[in-house]
Amino acid sequence: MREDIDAKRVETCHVSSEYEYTLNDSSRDGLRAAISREVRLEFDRKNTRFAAAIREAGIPVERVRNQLFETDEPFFILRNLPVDQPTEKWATSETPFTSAILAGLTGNVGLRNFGYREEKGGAILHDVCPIPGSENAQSNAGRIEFGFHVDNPFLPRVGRPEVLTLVSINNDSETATHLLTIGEIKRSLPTETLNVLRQSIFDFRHADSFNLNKYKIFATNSPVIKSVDGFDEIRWAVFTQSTDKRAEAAIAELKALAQTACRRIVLQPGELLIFNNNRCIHGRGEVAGWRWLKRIYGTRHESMIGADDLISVWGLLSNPSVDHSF
Ligand SMILES: O=C(O)CCC(=O)C(=O)O
Repeated sequence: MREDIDAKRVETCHVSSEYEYTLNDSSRDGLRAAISREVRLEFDRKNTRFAAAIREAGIPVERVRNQLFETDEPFFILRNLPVDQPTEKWATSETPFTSAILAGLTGNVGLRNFGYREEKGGAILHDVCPIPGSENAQSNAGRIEFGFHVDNPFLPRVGRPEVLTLVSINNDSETATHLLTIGEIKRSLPTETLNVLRQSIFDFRHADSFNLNKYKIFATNSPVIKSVDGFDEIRWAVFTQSTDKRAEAAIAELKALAQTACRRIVLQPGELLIFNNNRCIHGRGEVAGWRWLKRIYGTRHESMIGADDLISVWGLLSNPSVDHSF
């Protein structure tokens, strides 16, 4: 493993301006006013004026899109966004401003938003916060540290979210989101380890956020890293496993790298993180206190998404025309 990983990044996130943009107060207030006009009667996730308002506020949507799809460091942070104020501590409520920002930004990036029938009751806009009774779950409903993963690695690539977007409404717990890019992985791991990770000898279990009637679903015989359309992509689960000894060692190496080299991004209220779920692994620290993020999935691969904007896990897994190898 590379020795010279920048120690500063381990403590806090000092991302360079290449990866971030802060709205000035006047643009933030203008964006708030524009959204307010649109949601006065009701919030409609498909309202195209949200995307226009994001552009008019000066948010550099082309830069975000380029960073996500044309680089190996595919993430971007936006700061000083006009998000909702929680009406009550320890409780979620309606979030028209935050939701409009998620829908508007992802619309500009060219993504279709979607959900899964079997996750979060089919919601498209997700509340990411601790849920009583799930404290020890390896899911975003838990409080214990949530291990590194890509979202929904047990599903074939065409049915995984291509992009994840998270906005903070409250982060009293000062919990960090952990992010490790494919670029960092390729720079840091030895070639022999990367070669093992490219072999089809890994299994990935489903995440606990899915309700699969108590079945445990594993994708099997897949590589962790694969080149797709000229870019290396990564498939990784909290529960990544293999029966091959070299693969077990590679899993341990990647886990150790993630702990030491990830960016730890403490999203403050009004801050947004968007990243390519096929080219990053992510997780988060322990949640000790109140924390509430809003999340949305997006993809450019729409073939598995129904008219209701949902993917059926069972329909996807049983579909013979899908490439199930990665
Ligand atoms: O809560 C966070 O910061 C990350 C959430 C997460 O890992 C997920 O939504 O998959």
